[in-house]
Amino acid sequence: MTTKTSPDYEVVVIGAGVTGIYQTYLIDKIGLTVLGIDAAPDVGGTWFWNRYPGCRLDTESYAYGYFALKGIMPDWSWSERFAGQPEMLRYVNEAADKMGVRKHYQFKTKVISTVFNEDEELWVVTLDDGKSLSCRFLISATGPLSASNMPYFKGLKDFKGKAFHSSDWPTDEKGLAKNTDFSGKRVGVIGTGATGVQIIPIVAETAKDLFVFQRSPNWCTPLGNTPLSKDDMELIRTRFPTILEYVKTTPTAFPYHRDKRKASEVTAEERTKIFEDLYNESGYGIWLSSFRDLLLSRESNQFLANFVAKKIRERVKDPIVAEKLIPVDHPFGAKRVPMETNYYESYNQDNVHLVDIKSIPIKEFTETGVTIGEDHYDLDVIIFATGFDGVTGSLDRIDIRGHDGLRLVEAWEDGPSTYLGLQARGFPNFFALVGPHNGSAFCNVGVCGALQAEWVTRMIEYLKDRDLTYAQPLQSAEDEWTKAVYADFERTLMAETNAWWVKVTEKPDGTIVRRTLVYVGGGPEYRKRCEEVAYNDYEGFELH
Ligand code: N01
Repeated sequence: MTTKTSPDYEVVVIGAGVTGIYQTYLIDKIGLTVLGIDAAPDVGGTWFWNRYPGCRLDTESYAYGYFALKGIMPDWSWSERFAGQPEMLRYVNEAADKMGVRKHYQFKTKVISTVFNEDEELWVVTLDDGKSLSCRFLISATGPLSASNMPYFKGLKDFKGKAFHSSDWPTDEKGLAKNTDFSGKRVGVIGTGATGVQIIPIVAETAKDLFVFQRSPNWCTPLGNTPLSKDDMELIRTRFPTILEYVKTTPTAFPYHRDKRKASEVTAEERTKIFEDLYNESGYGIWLSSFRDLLLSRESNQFLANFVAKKIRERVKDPIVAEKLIPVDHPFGAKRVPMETNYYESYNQDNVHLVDIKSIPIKEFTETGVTIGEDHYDLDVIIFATGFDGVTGSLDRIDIRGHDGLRLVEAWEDGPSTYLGLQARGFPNFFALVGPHNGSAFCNVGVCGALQAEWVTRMIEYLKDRDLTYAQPLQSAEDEWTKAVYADFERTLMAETNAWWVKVTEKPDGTIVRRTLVYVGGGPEYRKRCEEVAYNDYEGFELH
């Protein structure tokens, strides 16, 4: 029987995004006290912050989100195959209404620190309003892409025009992206990842001049977005149960399984036909349903890379520009493939200029623009689509201290060490949803995050039913899991690429340590392992 002090809340959930609000809802449903905390004034997470024009899902709308929650969103209708940000935010808001979770949230609040109290076996959470509160279980749902990467540039503070990160786009009183008409303006975009690739064609439509400052090109393929009619939606609705069961069987919870063959097992003509069909289909099929050895065999990868490079050369009229847009530093799909709409065609417009900042980097910003080498570019607006400090970035920004004052940021200095990507030894009762080394960050988060929240809820219920106040991984279980995660990743072509899911650290002696932040074993394998652990009374965890 526990004699521990009762905490203020049984559970604190950090984050009011797609996964966080569902976690809060589930904890409330099992009858435990729960407080949700979010820096934003309302729910939405990534869909709240990222309001840049062109922002939209790259997952089929109907394969994302709460469709598994029978009774919560059965009457929701999507208007497009890949929903745009305003629709996504409406969707998360309606989900929050249906779940009735807002009353559990404290918004406009940041968590500054969380410290584990060893005697009472609870977490003391300190907020930016100066208040502290305690909870038995702490769950982070801070999102894999929520800590913006805003690089330091000399002179940027002197720039007299407008400059902002894509996740901090100026909005109007309705919360919609403002300044989307760039008529007469000279605009610079820095960054050509998925965000830049969505922004660039839209800005190109109106800007007087658009300068794309590119450090490295990405392999981009067509999104193929289409409206969904009422009839389409009715049909989709009848299929929701089947769609859900299907996406749960695929590695990434996107509605795609890989071709069971290796690329070398078919003729060159067949390969081209397969690639052509996938390129013309909408969505991630080309990345996620082409040959099974795409990310394991250099030869297989090169077949697809050559195909996509040819497409870029066909679509971009100026051959010099086309070559600059073809990646040479990473295999196809070793970074997340940006899904584009008229991206390559933008470079055929006279007002769009591609500037290579790899060979000649940015020297400095000035009051009127940016200097690159000897050239100065006059600009009115600068958009930083420079990405995020992926997966662990949002946790690193909270001072999380476990046993003996151990800081999480230090424990994970050379890369995360976890059990099931959910807990780390030394940080009892702390669960990271869609965090490092679990089957959710490299996944359709709308589905995988929800499944993970359900698993964590069951574990907390198990602990409560047995009056247990403490759960942390055994060192052996954590070591085994972490070793396997790193080894699986090393076997893929992704291991050689600095995507946002790779942590790169330079040691004092100059050694570079590169560690994956994601688990690449696939959702079904991940959940199988989690269910085995649960069935075996949370095997691998130290509980009391
Ligand atoms: O970020 P990124 P993102 N100087 O890291 C460049 C998801 N997402 O926001 O490659 C100059 O991919 C950097 O250059 P380099 C999706 O999972 C989804 O675009 O490092 N340039 C790169 O070009 C995606 O993968 C959707 O050489 C600098 C860019 O900035 C993830 O978010 C839409 C720089 C960053 O690209 C991240 O995408 C959007 C510097 N100092 C995003 N620092 C959907 O469709 C960075 N860069 C749902």
